[in-house]
Amino acid sequence: MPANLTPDYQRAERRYREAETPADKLAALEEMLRTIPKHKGTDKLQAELKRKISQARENLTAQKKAAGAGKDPFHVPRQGAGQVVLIGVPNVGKSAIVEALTEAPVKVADFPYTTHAPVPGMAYYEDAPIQLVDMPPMTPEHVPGGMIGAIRNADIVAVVANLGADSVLDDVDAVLGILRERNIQLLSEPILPEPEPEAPLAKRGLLVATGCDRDNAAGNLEMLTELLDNRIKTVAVSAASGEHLDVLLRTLFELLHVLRVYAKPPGKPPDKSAPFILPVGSTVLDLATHIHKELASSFKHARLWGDNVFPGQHVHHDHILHDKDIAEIHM
Ligand SMILES: Nc1nc2c(ncn2[C@@H]2O[C@H](COP(=O)(O)OP(=O)(O)O)[C@@H](O)[C@H]2O)c(=O)[nH]1
Ligand SMILES: [Mg+2]
Repeated sequence: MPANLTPDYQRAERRYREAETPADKLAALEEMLRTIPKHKGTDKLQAELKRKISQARENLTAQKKAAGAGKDPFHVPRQGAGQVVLIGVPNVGKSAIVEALTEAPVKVADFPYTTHAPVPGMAYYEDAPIQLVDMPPMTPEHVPGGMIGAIRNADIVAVVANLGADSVLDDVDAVLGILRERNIQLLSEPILPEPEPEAPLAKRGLLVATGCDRDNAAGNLEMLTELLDNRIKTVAVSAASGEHLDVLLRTLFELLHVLRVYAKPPGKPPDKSAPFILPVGSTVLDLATHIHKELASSFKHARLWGDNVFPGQHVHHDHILHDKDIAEIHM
């Protein structure tokens, strides 16, 4: 270390060593650069300080960004095969569905507005994990801030309606109206057409008509189906009796448009504990890439077992996978 460093510089350096936050570190480094004697003998040290300062600035920005992201309670990181948000007016049975199908700590109550922030939970269609997100209620008078962003981010929007309520038609109309005003249109087709620049955002969605165990449910369901005119797929369920919840899960899985593949190490049985989830249309090479970059780069061929191949059939990298295929990749 150059001998002619001033006491001011040494103080700043001590401050740097003791700094605990990125902001303090940055301030101390800037102080060091200010107080360092500027001559040839400190050129290297000056360059080093400048490099550290720019690194410290980056750290500070990253920290601020992370803190900002953490503040949005409506941001739910996607998990599993896809994310499904359950929306609707108050008291229709959104939380009851999430409670029936997941381990999430949701609140189900006979009075409205018990859910204030999204609560995610994992449901399973067979062995495929599907993330359900219980949402606070929305009404034409009040759409919680952040909710529209969460809807845009989700893979599937499930509009929940209570078949036992006299207001069920108006309730569904209100929710679809709120979405339309925000330029969001629900479609139940798994493959969406390429959107026009001005066209509304097409979101995969379905109507979950719950409370099918309640009085008047059958008549209300008929009216609802007529109102929707087959534009949005409707599944009638009951969270209370559990009726048709299996149909709901299967429908969600189909709408997600994904497939399950099991990997089999050569000479060993397939790992059935957790499937790899890939978009429909994925190839054997997509699977290899998904498992490990190296597996993809040294891919030779694969053997497949499943409904669409001979047992152990040799396939090339561009072979399209099907749901529940077992793949053995050779490199
Ligand atoms: N009979 C019946 N009651 C239900 C059903 N789903 C929810 N409930 C009841 O309806 C009320 C509101 O349910 P909740 O899930 O809290 O509604 P949310 O405000 O939409 O989340 C609760 O008292 C539930 O027990 C159902 O399928 N059948
Ligand atoms: Mg609720």
